[in-house]
Amino acid sequence: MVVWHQEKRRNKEYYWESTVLLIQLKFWCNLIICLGCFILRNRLLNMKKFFTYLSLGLTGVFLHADQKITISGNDLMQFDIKEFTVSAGEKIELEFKNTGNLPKIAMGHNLVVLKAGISGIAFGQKVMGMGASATNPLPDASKEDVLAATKLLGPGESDTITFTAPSEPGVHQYVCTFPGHFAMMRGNMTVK
Ligand SMILES: [Cu+2]
Repeated sequence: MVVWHQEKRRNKEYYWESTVLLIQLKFWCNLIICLGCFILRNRLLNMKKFFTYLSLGLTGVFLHADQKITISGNDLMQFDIKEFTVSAGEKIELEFKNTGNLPKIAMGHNLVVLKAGISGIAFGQKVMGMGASATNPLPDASKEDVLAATKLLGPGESDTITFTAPSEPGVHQYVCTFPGHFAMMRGNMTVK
C-alpha cells in the first residue's frame, strides 16, 4: 500500500516536472520565433531601403544631363545666347524662356535646333511655305529637319527639353519659327 502511494506521488511529480519543462520549451520556442521574425522584418526593411536608393541612383544616372543651358527670347525678337558649344554624344538639358510681355499670338517664341547643315533662314522660309502660323509654327511635315524643339511660349513661359548631342562634330543652327522671326532669331550650336 505504502509502495503504491509512493509510486503515485512520483508519477505526480513526473507529471508536473514534464509540464513545467513543456511550458519552458514553449516559452523559448516563442522567443526564438519572435526574434527570427524581428530580424527577418529588419532585413526586409533594409532591402526595401537598399532597392529604393538603388532605383533613385539609377534614375539619377540615366536622367543626368551632361550640360544644362538656358536661353531666352524677348519682345525685340532676340535670343540672348546666339552661340554655344556641346560635346558629341552628351546629354543636353535646354531651358528656353520667353522673357517678353507681348501676347503669345503676336510675339510667341520657340527654339528649334536643326539637323547639321540645315540653314535657319532656309528652314524658316520652308515652314512658312508649309503653312506655319502663330498657333502652329512648326508643321509636322518640317520635323524631318529638326533635332529638338521647344513648345511655342507666351510671355513669362518656359519649356525645358532634353536631347542627345549628335555623335558627329558640326554646326547646328537654331531658329524661332514663329512667322517671320527666323530673320532675327537664329543661333548656332556647335558640336565638337
Ligand atoms: Cu520668336
